[in-house]
Amino acid sequence: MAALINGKEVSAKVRESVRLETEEFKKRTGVTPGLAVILVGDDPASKIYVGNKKKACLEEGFNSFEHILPESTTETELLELIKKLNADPAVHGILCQLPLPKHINERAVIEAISPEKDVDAFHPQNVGRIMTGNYKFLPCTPAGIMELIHSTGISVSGKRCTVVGRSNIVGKPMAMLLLHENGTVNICHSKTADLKAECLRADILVAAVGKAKLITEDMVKEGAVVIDVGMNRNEQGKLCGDVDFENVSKKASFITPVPGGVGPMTIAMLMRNTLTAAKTAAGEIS
Ligand code: L34
Repeated sequence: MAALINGKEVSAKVRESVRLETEEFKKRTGVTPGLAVILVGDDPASKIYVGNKKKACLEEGFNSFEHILPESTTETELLELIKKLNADPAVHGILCQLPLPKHINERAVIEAISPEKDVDAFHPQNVGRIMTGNYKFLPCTPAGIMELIHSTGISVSGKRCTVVGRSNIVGKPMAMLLLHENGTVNICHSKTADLKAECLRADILVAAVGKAKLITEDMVKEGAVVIDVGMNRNEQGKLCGDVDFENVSKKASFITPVPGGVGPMTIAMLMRNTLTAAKTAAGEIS
């Protein structure tokens, strides 16, 4: 039976260290870290995530600037707002919650955010820095997953790591972070010929597709570490991941639950990145 990787517990530790560092930083500099979060439209899941981010900001002692815009917002209007936030010295981090409505070009929005305030690390300049290993921010979800893996005491070095999903937000950067820690990394996707065989080889398996119960027991190696990034709703509207938790947990050595696994870590790492952005703006980090 697998041990549970408790994302709530691990994230609480990260959040507490950010809170204490923030207290010191404010005393030293008189600056309060500020995070601007933009939400366009009224996707119910996005509303929950953005609400959790605001709550986290307040608990850390940050300023939270929320911009809730209607679905009808034009790309030009959104880019104007980002321009204003880029120029606002009270704002150290800017995050535009994805997905955006179809009429807005996601890439244009991501590229409009100043790389220094890009606490998601989605801007091509920050993505490039991650590729070369010379980065200030790591994308929140993959960085949070690395913390969860570290919490197991298992070293990534030399392990076979399979990442299922190749999104710019999770799959691709996740593979890079595992590679940085000397994992032997394999990225799978919808065109992978034999997903089961690829997964069965994995010592560390990360599922980030968005398909409930995609990963079943027969696809998991005995003793593997299983990380579930999925955020799906089942027929009853209940939150569930990409992994068949009940059966896979009989085989894995460690497994993350949904909720209470990766989600809270995404938020904790966002808090850490925002503090880093504020410290950088204050000249404490070059
Ligand atoms: N720009 N867009 C941008 N940055 C991000 O880092 C995100 N992401 C993803 C979606 N769009 C984004 C998030 O914030 C996913 N995500 C996210 C954040 C928090 C939670 C889940 C996903 C979260 O709080 N999850 C809780 C359960 C929440 C619920 O009840 O629905 C959990 O325990 O997993």
